[in-house]
Amino acid sequence: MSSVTTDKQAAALDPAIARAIKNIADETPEQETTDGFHLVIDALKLNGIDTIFGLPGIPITDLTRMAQAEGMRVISFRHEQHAGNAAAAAGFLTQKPGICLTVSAPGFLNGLTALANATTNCFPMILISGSSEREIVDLQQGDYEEMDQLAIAKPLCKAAFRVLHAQDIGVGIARAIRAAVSGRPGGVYLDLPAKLFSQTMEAAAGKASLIKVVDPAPRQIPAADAVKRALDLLKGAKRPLILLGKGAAYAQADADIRALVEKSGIPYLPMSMAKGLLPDTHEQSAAAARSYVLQEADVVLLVGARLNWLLSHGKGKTWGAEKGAKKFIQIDIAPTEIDSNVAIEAPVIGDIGSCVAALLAGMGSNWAKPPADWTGGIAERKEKNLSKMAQTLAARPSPMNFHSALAVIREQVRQRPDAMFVNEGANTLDFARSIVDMYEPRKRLDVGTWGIMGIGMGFAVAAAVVTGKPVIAVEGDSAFGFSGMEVETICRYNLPVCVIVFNNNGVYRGTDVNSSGTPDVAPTVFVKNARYDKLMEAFGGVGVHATTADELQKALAEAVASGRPTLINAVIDETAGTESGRITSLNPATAKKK
Ligand code: ADP
Ligand code: TPW
Repeated sequence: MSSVTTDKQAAALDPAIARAIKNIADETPEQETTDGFHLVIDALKLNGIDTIFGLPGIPITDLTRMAQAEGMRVISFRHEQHAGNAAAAAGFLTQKPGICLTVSAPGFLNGLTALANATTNCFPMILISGSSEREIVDLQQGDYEEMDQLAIAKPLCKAAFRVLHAQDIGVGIARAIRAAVSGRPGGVYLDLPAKLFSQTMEAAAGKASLIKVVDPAPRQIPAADAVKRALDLLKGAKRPLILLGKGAAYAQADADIRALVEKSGIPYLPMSMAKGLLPDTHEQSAAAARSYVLQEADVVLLVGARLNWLLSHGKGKTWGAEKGAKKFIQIDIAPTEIDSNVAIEAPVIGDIGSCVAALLAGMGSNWAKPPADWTGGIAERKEKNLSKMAQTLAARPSPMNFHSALAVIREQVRQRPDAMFVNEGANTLDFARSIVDMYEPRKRLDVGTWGIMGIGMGFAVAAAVVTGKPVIAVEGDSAFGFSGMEVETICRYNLPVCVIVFNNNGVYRGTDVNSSGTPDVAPTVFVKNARYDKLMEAFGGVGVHATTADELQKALAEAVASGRPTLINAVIDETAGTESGRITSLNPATAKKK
């Protein structure tokens, strides 16, 4: 772009003025200018960010076009929440903040749930929203899509910034990146008012104003005394246990984590998104004896896992409280996480890579493996539970139940361990988590810390875009509905995603009846025998209606082999499963009765 008046424009003016302008122009060297749009794009690219997930509209439509023209991948969604979820998943998979771009007020709010969820999950993402005139917003004069977005975002994310001047775009993006990925990762909001995009500045000065962030997530080396305290505790343990969380998966310290588990000989449990850090078939996996090890362990080493509701807050019957208190070692980058639920005997604060390396180094070469009665006892229970599970999985009931459908999916994942696996629902989630083994790190994406429905298609799109691998998304029919329209996005970008909808006609089961006598159906049931496969066909993808395990197996294998967008409507017995899956006890009425 040039700021110098062209000859043509000059000729349209009074001839004398035009001559004067021309003389000045002839003497002035051509000055390149840039603008807010390009500075945003250049700042992202400078920091190795090559993809934007978003939804265009005023004032960011041109930003999406220009980003595409400048070589960025722009993935446009049908609803901002799914673009936001895609950005969050991309952040988790790559350790670079995923970018979600939205319009002001409603678009921003639609993206906000994903931003809050990313923060809760400790996934790095940046929600960039265009916003309307500050002067009008601040006087509440009723601008188009007016909202004080910065104020609203603040309590729901790790950090929030606004850039008012083009020359500050470099700083704004740099701060957003650092805030998203350093320390405990999370969501960041970046507010870009419409007027910013058209501001111009001299190109060289613009370029000089951009910042390439050096060492965005600096290592944090744990203190030597903290490492020693942890090792002393672990050494004295009779029934030690390692618990791997999604922080451990995020950290990409896969080799050292595996070495820690194997060198120590300590049985381990993976939280759902840590599955595959070591293959679920690993002999030290205690997943098939989960209740036993949680109750019986005397020292537990938490690696990037919080003692939140997913781990019964580290207390109570789940943890065998009646057998005496356990001792915890906790590796985490966030010091304030420590003691949040129970006392932590040995906190090890630092990044997981550095902490695990320090523990490994401190273990020396003659580390004594845990007592055989502990590991033997676990092996015995595991064997019993696994053979019981094998029997259940071998059954071929008609209609399919969760187990028979998941047996097929389990086998497909075994054959393609590199495939990405997305999972949401209630029973669909709980059963898949324990039945479908994962073999490689960061292959499983699910409802995470909140247990939120609606991540499915956003995560699936990100998984396909980021990895280029086949994606298998196993979805409860209710769960799928939250993001179902994004099958059009999957078809539009021709992504290798196979969605399997476990169709049991409702939220949880499809069997509830309205006993009030009014004509409405019960709140948890859907239209019976719906054909979700037709939704995929509507956009040119492959739709399959599968009523048997064989049909499901064939369709899934074909989808994974072909990479064509596919939706399999897997008909599941509507009486199978339980209300709320495995967390029925959290329903207030059930909890009261207990
Ligand atoms: P899960 O749900 O799998 O148990 P959580 O999300 O509860 O896992 O816990 C993840 C933990 O990992 C968080 O407390 C977070 O601070 C921590 N974490 C994330 N990344 C790192 C890292 N690179 N190094 C250390 N801790 C990390
Ligand atoms: C954003 C509450 C938890 S699980 C679920 C809902 C609505 C769906 C369960 O039915 P589905 O699964 O998917 O058919 P299945 O396998 O049992 O048949 N809104 C949000 N998040 C949550 N968690 C809910 C509602 C919920």
